[in-house]
Amino acid sequence: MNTQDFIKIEEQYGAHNYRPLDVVIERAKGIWVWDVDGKKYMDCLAAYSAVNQGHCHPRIINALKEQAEKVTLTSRAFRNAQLPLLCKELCEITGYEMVLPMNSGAEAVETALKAARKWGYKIKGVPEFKAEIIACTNNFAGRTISIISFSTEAQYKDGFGPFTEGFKIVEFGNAVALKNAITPNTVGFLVEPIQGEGGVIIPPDGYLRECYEICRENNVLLIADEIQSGLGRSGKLFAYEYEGIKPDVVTIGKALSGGCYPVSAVLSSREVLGVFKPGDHGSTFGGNPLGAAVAREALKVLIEENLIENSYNLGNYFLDKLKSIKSQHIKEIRGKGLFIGVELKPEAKGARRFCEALMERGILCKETHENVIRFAPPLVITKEDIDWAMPKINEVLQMD
Ligand code: IF1
Repeated sequence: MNTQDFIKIEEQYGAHNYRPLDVVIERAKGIWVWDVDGKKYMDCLAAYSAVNQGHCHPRIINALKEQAEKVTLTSRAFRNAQLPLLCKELCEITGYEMVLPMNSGAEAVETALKAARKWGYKIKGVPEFKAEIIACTNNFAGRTISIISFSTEAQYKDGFGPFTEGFKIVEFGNAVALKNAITPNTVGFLVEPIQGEGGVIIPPDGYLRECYEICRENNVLLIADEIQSGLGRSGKLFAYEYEGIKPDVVTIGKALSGGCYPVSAVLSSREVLGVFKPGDHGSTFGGNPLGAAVAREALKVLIEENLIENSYNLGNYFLDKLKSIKSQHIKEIRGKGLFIGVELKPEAKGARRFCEALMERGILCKETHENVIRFAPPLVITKEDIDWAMPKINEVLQMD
């Protein structure tokens, strides 16, 4: 079967909740993927930063295979030999005291929201059912009904009401707006240090630090959603590090498993995660030994192969090369590490057609928020790889 055959089958039997590029990927390695017709592409999306370590990293695949031969799932009704080690290693790497393991990023965010509310009631003393959580314009934190309840993207909410109460929205990048929105019932402020889906939006220098101070002064938990910006994507282990702060709660996912298995987690203090008592919260697969073994190896690869440093250095290299392109279409080029967005002017008539043209030239990107082309390749990319891509990117940006 060829590309069109696969597309036809998927169109008939699969729900149409995405509009993917018409490339049917059959295998992948490092930054490269091959479609069913044998055509090779550079992956500049890395599965939305879930494949920071590169596709099918041999060490992570081996960890998956070895553990799969031992035990894959015990449920949390019993203990297993991988989870304690993942929790310990995550705390040692990140400097947090405790971990609550989940599977998807949305589940980690939901867990963080539940922790903030329960901390508000049990520790801060907020009256029951009065907890307020503040989120930002253009946030993206997942697709569950509570999470889309605070989305500012109409499409993500359309047809899915009624919505969960207890959320307020403030302008991303505006610390005064946060200060003015806080009440004695505010228990948490959820923020992505860099907004991915929002279009690789980097807040003004000092914004996160101001928010950190405001949260401290008002006994509000600063919750950093690093599910996309974290684990090396921004050129640091966590994007919040650029501001010299340490959030009260951090959510991670995606690259926590190197794209080999759904693994997410909430990192925080004993005070915050200590509010969960046995039976309060959980999930069938959360903390399973297969995901834990994979995540342990994915973290080791990230650190031992210096991928965070590579993201910083190659991100600067890529950004400089992109900024040297002269194109009538470019409004702004921004990024931190290998988390880069090329924003096009409205007259360019949307980023999708540029992504399609890049695909024709062997580069896979994803448009975000209509006018932004996101360049977020696996962190194993080299200067030679970027040099290979640049003439093609330049050519596409010369289109009428
Ligand atoms: C889709 C977006 C990216 C995330 C942040 C939590 C989650 C995500 C910062 C939830 C997930 C994914 C979801 C996927 C596409 C992709 C995405 F375009 F939707 F917004 F990356 F930008 N926090 N982002 O980015 O994690 O439950 O998906 O594991 O839903 O279309 P998840």
